[in-house]
Amino acid sequence: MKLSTSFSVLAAIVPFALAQSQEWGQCGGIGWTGPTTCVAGTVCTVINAYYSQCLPGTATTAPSGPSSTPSKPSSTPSGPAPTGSGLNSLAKAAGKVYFGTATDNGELSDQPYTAILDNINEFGQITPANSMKWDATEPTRGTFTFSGGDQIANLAKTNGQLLRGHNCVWYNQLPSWVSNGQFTAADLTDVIQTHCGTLVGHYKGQVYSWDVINEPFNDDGTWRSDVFYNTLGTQYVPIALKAARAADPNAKLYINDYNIEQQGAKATAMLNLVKQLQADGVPIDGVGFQCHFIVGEVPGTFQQTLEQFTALGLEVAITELDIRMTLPATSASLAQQQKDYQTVVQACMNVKGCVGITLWDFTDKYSWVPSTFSGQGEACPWDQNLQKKPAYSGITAALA
Ligand code: 9MR
Repeated sequence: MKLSTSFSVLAAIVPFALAQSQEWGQCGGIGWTGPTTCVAGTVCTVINAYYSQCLPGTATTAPSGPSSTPSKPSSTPSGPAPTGSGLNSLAKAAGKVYFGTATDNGELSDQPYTAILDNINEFGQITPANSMKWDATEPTRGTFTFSGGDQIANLAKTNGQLLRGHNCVWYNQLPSWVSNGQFTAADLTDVIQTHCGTLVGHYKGQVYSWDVINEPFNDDGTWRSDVFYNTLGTQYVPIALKAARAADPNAKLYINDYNIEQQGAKATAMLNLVKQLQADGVPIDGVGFQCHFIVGEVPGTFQQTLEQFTALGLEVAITELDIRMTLPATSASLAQQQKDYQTVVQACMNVKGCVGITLWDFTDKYSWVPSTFSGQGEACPWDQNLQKKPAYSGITAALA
């Protein structure tokens, strides 16, 4: 009798315990059929209509950031929930928020390409590679052009994919009215607030996370010399982050950079920047690790670095993954690339706060690499002919 009582009590408790999502896990949203409550110490927070997440904190003391102010997004993206064995389906089944890819407007008329891009089983998130950048969105002061960005945002909505916004403030792809503006500090503050506020505000409710600041550091960890730093010092960072937060309180705000994946001066500089922002009460939710790697040279300290950032209460993401090689590819270099993709994805898998992985386009057909690094290429998991390479199996091995 006692035994059966204990058993029925246990039986009543266990399903409840199993029905709770873990920290950073999904707990609601369109198409979600899993648990809708969160483990103790976390709170189920609406990120957008089709994604709610268990974030650290309690119902009354939520962490800083969009998580503390859930609200209904202004748009309600919809689409099929992934059910297959593609990259996004595997990533979600493993508790990640998404597996995604960058894309670009010129590629969207390529139907064999879009057949893969639009497949929610492969990609649950997309990033515009160029069309939300400053030169595309505010080519002259105060005149905003969102047609390219809107095309990608609408595609995400149609496909039921999350959208990463890229980016608000970056030294590159700036119109000359910004880079040569000869601004006073007050004037440039206004320029940044207007740009970030208008850009982020235009996509309010549609973006999971924004790269508000892109590539602020040199490789030695010093601040990059550009119009922003040279005019405002480090203050341009909080100015942009605060403007972005005000424009879309539910978007996660990221700083994104490369060569911060390994231990070293640049990762330390990023860590110190985040700590300072947190100490100053500036909104910051995540750090993006671009992960533009070279075959055979994936840094061995990547997971450790990710953990240093999640230890600060941030989420992290792999935002621009590709792994290039010297051409022509050989079976040996493709096999090493397979291992390298597996290693990188496994590092994210091993870190709870690593929410997702984005390829910097999925096919060699549209990779940025060959035009930038002469003699190098084959950096993506799909080849020029949109066929999967061994690298694809490296990714699935880590996600499975
Ligand atoms: O993929 C982008 C490529 O089409 C552009 O020509 C290039 C110009 O700077 O930017 C590429 O994307 C970059 C991203 O915005 C930031 N991190 C590095 C990426 C590769 O250069």
